[in-house]
Amino acid sequence: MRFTLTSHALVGAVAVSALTVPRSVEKRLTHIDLAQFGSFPTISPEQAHSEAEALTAILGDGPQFSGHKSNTNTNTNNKSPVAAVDDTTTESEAAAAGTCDRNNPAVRFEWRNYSADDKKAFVNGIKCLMDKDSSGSFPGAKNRYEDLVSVHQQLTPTIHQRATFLVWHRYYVHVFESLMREECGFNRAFPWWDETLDAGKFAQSDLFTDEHFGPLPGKTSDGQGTCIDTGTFGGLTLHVGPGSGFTDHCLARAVDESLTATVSAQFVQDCNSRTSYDDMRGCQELGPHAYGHNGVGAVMAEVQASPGDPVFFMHHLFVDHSFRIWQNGDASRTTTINGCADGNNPCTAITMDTVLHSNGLRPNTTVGAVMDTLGDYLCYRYDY
Ligand SMILES: *[C@@H]1O[C@H](CO)[C@@H](O)[C@H](O)[C@H]1NC(C)=O
Ligand SMILES: *[C@@H]1O[C@H](CO)[C@@H](O)[C@H](O)[C@H]1NC(C)=O
Ligand SMILES: [Cu+2]
Repeated sequence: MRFTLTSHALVGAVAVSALTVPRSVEKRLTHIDLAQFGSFPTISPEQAHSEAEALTAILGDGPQFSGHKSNTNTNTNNKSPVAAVDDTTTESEAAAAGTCDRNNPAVRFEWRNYSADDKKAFVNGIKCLMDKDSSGSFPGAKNRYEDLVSVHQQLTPTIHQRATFLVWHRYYVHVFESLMREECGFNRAFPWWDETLDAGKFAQSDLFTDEHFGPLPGKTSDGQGTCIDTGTFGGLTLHVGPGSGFTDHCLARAVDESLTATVSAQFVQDCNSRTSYDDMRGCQELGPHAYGHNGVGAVMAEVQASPGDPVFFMHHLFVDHSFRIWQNGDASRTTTINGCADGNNPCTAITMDTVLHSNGLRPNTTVGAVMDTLGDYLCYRYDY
């Protein structure tokens, strides 16, 4: 008994000294083993193509609204000067009245159409969330941005590889947008990223520069990821993930341009040629969505905590754009949905009343509320 107590005390003393007296100055970790991140499951572009229904011809990809925009809004803060149109309403302004003016919704501008000033403000808005305290309600989160990451990690089993995927991630991007606007004062239009224009050359996009999301290095010769140590997010420590764990790790990337090359307009269109929501969803999820994640690599390639890389939201804005383009193909696609809402056998069918939630980070909503991006809950369109 006495011996046991003594040895416990000794173990305690050793543990404390290890924590308080660093053995030597820690060498900064610059590379990271990719095995811990895993990858998103995929289908091949050929599979998506050969099984696609021959409907691409009738699926337009033009703007999802018609009519003239009123040019009365003079809030220049929200204007993206690169863009030709005068779309100056923020999403919260547009939806504030409880009804969306379909002729004057907020516009999400493709990154190339987004001004240099807006790009900087957007990145700084994300940094602002990272510099704010966590609410303390989300496992593992050490700052406000990580509250979001933790929500995704915790809900992973219910929001992936089932019908909830596209609608939940649309809601999740909206939750992110609400935090940016309400807690970091971001008051401009939102961007999105047309990945198909950067397929095979993601690393050359100006998204991946020190000014914006930081560089996109390739795998090292021994197959490792690289910690991002320059730019706005340089030297970032992530506390949520990898996987379902909570292990401090760096923001790492490891681009594979052979994977990003498959994120083509053809692949997106092949998926969007499916007429059933859930078929389209499965194709997008395991197709362009998965290749974008795996292509950027490391943190982004890990299903549960991938929002730890802030470029996650640019990627999911792209995924949401593809979903909206599919919806433009038929009016019924904003009012009907099919597929499984859970993993039960037999599963519970998803309906317009299925609840979407964020573990309390933001109020719950329903599938029906997010189906139309020009409805009462959401009020935005994409610039093209
Ligand atoms: C945005 O860019 C795309 C392609 O680069 C172009 O087709 C589109 O018209 C632009 N939209 C606006 C609003 O400038
Ligand atoms: C939000 O939805 C979750 C899951 O359905 C539920 O447990 C929770 O009680 C809901 N919260 C509110 C405030 O309705
Ligand atoms: Cu996800």
